[in-house]
This record gives sequence, structure tokens and C-alpha cells, in this order.
Amino acid sequence: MVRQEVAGGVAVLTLANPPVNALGAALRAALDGALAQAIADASVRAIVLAADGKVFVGGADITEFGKPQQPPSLPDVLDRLDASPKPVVAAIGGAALGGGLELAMACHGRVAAPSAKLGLPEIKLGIIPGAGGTQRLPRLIGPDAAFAMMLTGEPVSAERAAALGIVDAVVLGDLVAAARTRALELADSGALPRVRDRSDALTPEARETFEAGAAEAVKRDPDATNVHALIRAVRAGLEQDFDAAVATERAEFRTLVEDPRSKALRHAFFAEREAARVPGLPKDTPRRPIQAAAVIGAGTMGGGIAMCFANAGIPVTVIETEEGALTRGLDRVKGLYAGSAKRGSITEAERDARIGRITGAIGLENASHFEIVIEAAFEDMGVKRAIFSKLDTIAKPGAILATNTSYLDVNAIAAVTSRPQDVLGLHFFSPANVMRLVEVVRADKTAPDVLATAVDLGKRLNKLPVTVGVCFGFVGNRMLERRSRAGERLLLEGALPHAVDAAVTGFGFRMGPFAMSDLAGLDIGWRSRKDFGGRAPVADSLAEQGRFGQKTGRGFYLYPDGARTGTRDPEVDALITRVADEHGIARRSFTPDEIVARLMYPMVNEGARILEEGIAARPGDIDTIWINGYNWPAWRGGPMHWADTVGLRTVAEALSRFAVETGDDSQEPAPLLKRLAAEGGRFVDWKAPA
Ligand code: 3H9
Repeated sequence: MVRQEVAGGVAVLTLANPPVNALGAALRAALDGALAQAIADASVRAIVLAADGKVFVGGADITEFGKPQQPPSLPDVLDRLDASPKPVVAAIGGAALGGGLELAMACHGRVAAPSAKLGLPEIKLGIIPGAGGTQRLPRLIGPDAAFAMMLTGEPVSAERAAALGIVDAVVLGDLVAAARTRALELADSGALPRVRDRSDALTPEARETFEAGAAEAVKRDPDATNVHALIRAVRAGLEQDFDAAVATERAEFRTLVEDPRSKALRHAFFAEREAARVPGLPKDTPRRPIQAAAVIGAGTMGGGIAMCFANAGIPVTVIETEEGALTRGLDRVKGLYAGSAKRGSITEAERDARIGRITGAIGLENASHFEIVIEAAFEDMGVKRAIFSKLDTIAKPGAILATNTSYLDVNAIAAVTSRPQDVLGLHFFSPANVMRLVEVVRADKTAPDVLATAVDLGKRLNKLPVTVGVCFGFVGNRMLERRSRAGERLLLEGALPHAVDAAVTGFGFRMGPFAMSDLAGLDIGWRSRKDFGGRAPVADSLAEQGRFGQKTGRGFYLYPDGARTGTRDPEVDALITRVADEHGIARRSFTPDEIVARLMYPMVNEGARILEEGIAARPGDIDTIWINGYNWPAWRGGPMHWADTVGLRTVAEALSRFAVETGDDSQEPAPLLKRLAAEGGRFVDWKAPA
């Protein structure tokens, strides 16, 4: 796991623990042993720490968290590294994250390749650095800059790391050779610069800026236990000696690892990675090459999807039926790129390059020479079938034909073509250029190589592709429909929109369902219910009055003078009471917990049905979809993980009660949920029948 080569007085220790050199017990032991050997070897004057692969070290091994710790611990290994009488220089060739950066900071020197990225992303896993990171980083770059970096968890580039003082130099050529040179220089000079001994960056100004940043962070997210712990750990470094402060950090880290938030975030981390693997689709499934794409429709979705391709360096042609719509669509895209360049998130050259990859064309016949065509036209079966039957005659043989439908039957769309094996759904989320989630909808006849190509393409577009089966609304919207239905029912039973929204934001969503409806436009749901059936008496009454939400200044809330946040409208409250009376529904008050249960348990129930039907392969896929497409709070791990934490018996019993209270039999627990509840089981342990 650690290769050792000694030459010219330098021992080069190379970590080799694919895929990301995570510092699991075996690697820690191997590193500890290799270090001890190099220190004991009289022919060795200096040591270089390098790593195989694209990643230097991806951090501690997250799979070990929550399990009994196997020695040696990472802090112990780093203590011995730090105390080495011979200088150790880290050669950082790729990402040095979490424990990886902590390892590098315990060395006496650090050089990095230009492509390296350095960061302490622990906060994203609900924890804080636990191997000296909260102490060494402030000593290197000041508590203010270190706190800011640890608070976002975002890595910095090698160049930025050098400017901040995290690495000594960025090396263009042979990294290990440069590290050797640096290590020998240190050995010659007799210097053993240890980060723990430094205090020059702990200036009064930096302390003050840190405290101001800490106060702001707490105000933004008062319930984030790990933010509070991070602040205490950094502060300890300013008030206590290094060893005492490291002990404080370690105690905070240990507590956080057991925190339900961290468990949920770790579940989300692994679920996201597992989602990329499609059961039954062998790794070596052939892929179809994709060099350029066509997108049909220059609306908001079409434009956003085209941007995804342009951003990933893939030329894309947007096809419309008439000049006006095309120009409007392309102008909107250009406007978005101009905005990004103005904000500094891309350079002007990058803006021009991206715009340059998007061309427009009028007429479907222009889709003839692309390897993939994505239809993003109006959400109407007639429209989609007409497009696909025409595409069937136009597209070149082997082209992948994808629909961006968010609800419709992809099998029925595929059936109008003579090549259903080439057809699948690619459900992007709005705004498509921003949202990471893509539901890859595998239709009955989709060929394995088409599916594998689509999943790969999703990754190439920097998206999170999750494969789902065909049903109305797929995974995300099908479950959302359950929540919407429950929300309407709650209104009629006595909870007002603001109370429902407050319960949902209190749960951790950024927005409640009614504020969300107002933002999206009430006309959308209203029209779709007209097309597909279903009644939402309150939302429909509002829409019938032309109250479409923010865009008309009135919806569930009022938006006077273009306000972005709504205020309560007594007229809406009165309307709700009237509709409830008409339906003979008795009204009562609901606690926030009751509201959350009423809204979320039916979603979990639908999730159970989705699993039973094989629409989603794993509970984690459902969680990944909800976290990345619908703003489900990641620290609650997604609806299925959350249901496990609530207890499936509690959920099932409540659903049976809701079925009686609402007179809606579909609220009865699904067979899978019922069975797991009876067995004391959890979704996380559920496996699809082979
Ligand atoms: C920490 O360090 C705590 C310390 O402060 C204190 C300790 C005392 N552990 O993402 P990918 C797996 S906390 C275990 O697809 P990429 C991953 O599950 C840690 N496994 O690759 C996947 O497995 P599979 C702080 C890990 O090239 C495979 O590696 N560090 C770990 O797109 C490939 O992963 C972080 O939070 C891990 N640490 O991206 C960094 N990391 O193939 C977390 C990855 O079976 N990692 N795996 O599905 C990442 O951000 C990315 O993996 C990385 C590579 C950027 C490194």
C-alpha cells in the first residue's frame, strides 16, 4: 500500500490505495511503518510523500466512521510524522482533501502540481476536520481565511493555495523531483519547519475577522452543530496550546461522527456515488460516441440543456420551428452567459467559447447528423409523438433519441418510432444549466448501450444521472404529487399556507410548497390537472381567478410591487374556509410536526411503491433524487433515510391513521412499508429481488 524507494539520501514513500488513497486502517499502518523505517534508515536524510493516481489523498476512509477505530489513528500517525527528525515533503499531485490535506500540513514542506486541489470538505459530511486541520490550517493562513475555507468546504486550486501559503510552491515539471530537491534543501539547512510551531498568522486582526465570520455563520445556520464545533475548535487554537487545541478538535470530531446529521450526509455521499452504477448494466457495456448534440426547443428547458453541453465543451444545435422563438431562446442563453462573465464566475473568453458552441437552426430536418437528439418541446403527448415520428425518419441510424418529458410515458413516445431501442428519457430539472440531477428514464425497449451512453453523458455534462423506470412523473414528480395532494388536504383541514410553509422550512427545505407553487406558477399544475385529471380545489380556485403566483402578483400569497416574498392574504384564508365548508371538512389546528408527517409520510409511502415496482433500484437513488432535484435537506439524508430514522413502524401506523382521517385509501401503507414496519426493518437494508 506504500511503496518505498530510497535513492540519493531521499526515501520516496508512495501511497497506493486506489481509487482515492483514502486513509483507511491498512494504509495508516503501512504509512506509519514506512515512515518509521525511513527515519531509522541511516542512508535516508529526507523523505518525500507522494501518491499514485489522480487523487493525492481523498481524506479519511469515510466507510470507517461510526465503526470501532482500528489503530493507528490518523492523529497519532500525523504526530509521528510531524515529530520526524528528518524533513518530510508532500508532493501533492491531485486532490488533497480532508485527512489528505491534514497529512500534507503535518509535513515540513509541501509542493503541488498545477492541477492539485486542496481543501477541508469535512463540513459537507456534517463533521469537522479531526486530524489537526482546524489547528494547522489557521497557523498556515490565519484563522480568518482558514475558517472561511473550512466553512464552505470548497477546495482551492494549487495556485491559490500557494498564494495563501498552504503550499510552498507550484511545480510545472516533475513533481516528485521537485519535492526531493526541497526535502534535501531542508535537510542541508537543518531546518524542520513544523506548522504546529508557527503563530505568525494568528494576528489580532485575523482573530477579529474570524470572530466576525463566526458570528455571521451562526446567524445563517444556527442549528448546524458542526459549524458551532468548528468555531469552538478554531477558537481553541487561539486560546490553548497546540496539543490542548488538537484534543479539543478531536473531542468535537468524535461527537459529530455520531450526530444524526453526519450519518445522513454520509449516507447521501455514498448514495450519490452508488446511483451512478446501474444494476444489471455491466461496466463494459459498449458506449456510442457522442461528438455533438441537437436540442429541440429553445424554451427555458431547451436553452438550459444546450448550455449544459456548451459548458462541457460539446457543440450543440438548438432547433426551433420559427425564427422568433429561436432568437429569443438564444438571446436568453447569451444573456445568462453574459451575467456569469459579469459576476466573474467565468472569464470573457470562456463566455465567448461557450456561446460559440451553440448554434441555432430552423426545422427538424437539421437534426439528421447528430449522435444524440434531446427533445425539449411542449409537455404534450401529441406534440412529442409528432416530433418523434418525424425524428425517426430524419435522425441518422444509431442516434440516441431522448425526451425531456417530466411526466409522460416514454414507452408510448418510443412506440411511434421504428427504433424504440434508441429512445429514452432525460429528465433535466429547471434551471437545467444549474441543477445537477438528471433522471435517466429507461423505457421497456431502451438498449443497454443507449442507457450506458446516456449515464456517461450525464457525468460528462457534470450532472448526477439517476436511472429510473417509466411511470407517471418518474420518481421525483410522482412523489412530489403526493406531497402536493397532502398539502391541499391540509389546507382544507385547517392548516393555512403560511403555517404549512413554515413547517416545511422548519424541517429544512429552503422553501415551503405553497411559496414554491407561487414561484413556479399555479397555472402549470392547474393545466396539467386539466390534462391528466386530478383536483386541487384550493389551487384550482386560485388559478381560476387568475392568481398564478408571483408573476401575477397574487397566488397563495400577495406580492405587492413585485415583491419576491409573499405576504398573507385574508382573501385566500377565507377562500380556503369556504372550500372546506363546501366539502364538509371540519377544520382544526395542526402542529408543525403533524404537518411534516402529513406531507412527507405519503411521499415515503410512494417511495416504497416505487421500489416495489422497480422504478427506482435502491432507496438511496430516491434520496439522491430528492436531495439534488427538490432541495430535500441533505442533512436529513433524503426521504427514505429520514423515514428509517423516524422508524418505519411509526410511519406506517401514522399512514393508516391518515387514511381514515382523510378518507383516502391510497394513504394506507404500501405492502413493502407494511412488511418492513412489521419486521422492524429499514429501507437502507432493502435489496431489490434478483
Ligand atoms: C476526513 O478526512 C476526516 C478527517 O478530517 C479526520 C479523520 C480522523 N472514504 O467521488 P468518486 C470512494 S473526512 C472512502 O466517484 P472522483 C467513493 O465512494 C473525508 N471512500 O471519485 C467511490 O467509491 P465507489 C474528507 C471514498 O474521482 C470512489 O472512492 N474527504 C472517499 O469523482 C471514487 O469516488 C472528503 O470528503 C473517502 N474519503 O472524486 C472527500 N472518497 O467507486 C470525499 C471517495 O465504490 N471524496 N471514496 O462508488 C471526494 O470528494 C471525491 O471522491 C474525490 C474524487 C474528489 C476525492
